[in-house]
Amino acid sequence: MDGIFAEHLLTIRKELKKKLSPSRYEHTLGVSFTSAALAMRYGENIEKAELAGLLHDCGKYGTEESLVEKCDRHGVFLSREDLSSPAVIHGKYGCYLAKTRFGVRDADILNSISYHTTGRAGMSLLEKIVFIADYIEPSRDKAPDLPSIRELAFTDIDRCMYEILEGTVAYLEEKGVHIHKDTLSARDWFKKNM
Ligand code: DGI
Ligand code: FE
Ligand code: FE
Repeated sequence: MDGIFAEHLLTIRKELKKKLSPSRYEHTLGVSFTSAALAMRYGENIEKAELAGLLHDCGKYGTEESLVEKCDRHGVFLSREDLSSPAVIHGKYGCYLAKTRFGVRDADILNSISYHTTGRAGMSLLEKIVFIADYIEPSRDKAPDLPSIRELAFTDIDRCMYEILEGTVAYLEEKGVHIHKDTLSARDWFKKNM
């Protein structure tokens, strides 16, 4: 890892530690390191994965209303779908912050942040890595299927995507909340392409 990049990561970590809750910050580090591990396994750029993982939840603070208000104020576009699934908005706002506040220019990293909650059809390798790392990082403990999903993450990345998405759709259906069209089209895409 080159020195300037390592320094950039440290600077971002310091800023996120100030901004995020302690548990969110721990989760963020877990996603960063797990993304790096998946990048080693699948031949993605390790530094990009570490950075994308570190920033994936950089927009996740404050209330849902305040997030929508911040997006309005800064001209971050939210579709009707986004507004119907408030849980996905922190990715859109995080993408904006990554660009403006953390100087990220790489489109693949920005998309990995934007789509980390929903996924989407035809995701890039980096997008899949961040999406999966978000689900399996060490401090996650809620999902009942974690042991098998963790194994799949390192053996069959596309089937792993499908299993997570299928579980998420079932969970959201049971909760009776709106399911974002990107979540559904991601699930359908992996069903066909895994
Ligand atoms: O930000 P994290 O907690 O680390 O994880 P995340 O960004 O994956 O967000 C998880 C939450 O998002 C979880 O409560 C389920 C919810 N979610 C995921 N996809 C959708 C969704 N909520 C709605 N309404 N619609 C979706 O398609
Ligand atoms: Fe998130
Ligand atoms: Fe997360």
